[in-house]
Amino acid sequence: MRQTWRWFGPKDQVSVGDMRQAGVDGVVSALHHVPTGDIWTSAEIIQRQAEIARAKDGSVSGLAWEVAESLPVSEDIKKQQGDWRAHITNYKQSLRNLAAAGVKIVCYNFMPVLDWTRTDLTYRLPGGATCMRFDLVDFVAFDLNILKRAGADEDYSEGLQEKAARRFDAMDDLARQSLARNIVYGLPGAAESFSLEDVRHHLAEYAALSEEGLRKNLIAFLEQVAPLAQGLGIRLCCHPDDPPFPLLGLPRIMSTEAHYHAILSAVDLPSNGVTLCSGSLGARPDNDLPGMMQRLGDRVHFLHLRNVRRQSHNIRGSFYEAEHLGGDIDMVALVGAALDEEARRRAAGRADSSIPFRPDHGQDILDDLHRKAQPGYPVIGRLKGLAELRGVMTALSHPARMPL
Ligand code: DNO
Repeated sequence: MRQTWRWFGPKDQVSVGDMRQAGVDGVVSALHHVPTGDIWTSAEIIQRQAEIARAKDGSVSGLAWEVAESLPVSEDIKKQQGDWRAHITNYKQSLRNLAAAGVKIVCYNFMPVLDWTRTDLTYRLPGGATCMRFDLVDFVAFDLNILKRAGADEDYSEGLQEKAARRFDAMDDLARQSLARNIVYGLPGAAESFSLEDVRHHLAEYAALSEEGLRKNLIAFLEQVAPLAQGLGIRLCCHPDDPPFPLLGLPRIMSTEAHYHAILSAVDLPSNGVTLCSGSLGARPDNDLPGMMQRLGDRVHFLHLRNVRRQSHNIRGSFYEAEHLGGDIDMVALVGAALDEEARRRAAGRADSSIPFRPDHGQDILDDLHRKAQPGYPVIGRLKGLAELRGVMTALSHPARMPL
């Protein structure tokens, strides 16, 4: 398994030298400054490659940009409105430019309006670490009382609405503002950051789009880009919805194994693949991550390894981001399934037999607590996660290992 690290570019608190010290094999990055829908030009791509290739002291880093995460898909493409055709043309050009530069794994998502969503970015755990959390009651309080979305009450049971009303009443103004900020102002990697007005506007635009309609639009997008990617040797990989259930009445179509099967079979090319994000998918109790790795493994081009502790038995419920080997996902079994997939690929002579993964997110620990990195991306917490995952990989691939 290829060890990679997400790097937000020169503005990242983590330097290229730090990544080298972390001992990773490669880098995951994106041109976050390019507006969604525009072309990633060759010049910009080459510049990012150059930034990764050398440490601050000018020495060769030995690292390369291996995964683009994300090449964002515009809201127009998701809705098939406005400039969507031009955006697809631009997307294709970006793929050609990435391929020409040798960046051959491209992650994207198809979540309408909001990328990943949390209600609390600094949830304190008993030991003193902090992590990110999604609290359903807080989220409902936001939806009903802050966003005041029309028809929101139809989405929640009376019991949940009452809890949310009590929660909202107990919050002071500061708490209400920070809840809204956490939800809508955009987390790292999200293409846009929104005001409440923007969110209302976007929601209205999606009002007529059903789950089926959104799926049709994803398939139409893939019918355009996946054959091109196939020819270019690019592996596209769709990141799941995070959290993996509908929010704010918006359709979500990449939340379960069945969702993935539908999309993979609709455009049945190896270039149409999966980013298996264990933390996103694992927030639902009915997603069996090691099983999904076995069954979708053939098309898994990128892995995000992260764990969650679910705080409810419902499909739609609260959770927090646990330590990489803690939480409700059987990480050892998942890594085992990924190693088995790699062995199958090696036996079949596939060139992509080493699957890139990154330690996804991390809890804030030690000095992280003062460094105020991008939410979810503290350096020490991620290093700890990487070290633990490395231990699992090393142990499971050791020749002396007894069969599990
Ligand atoms: C969060 C990330 C997401 C992810 C995009 C991929 O940490 O996993 O922002 O990068 O959804 O398109």
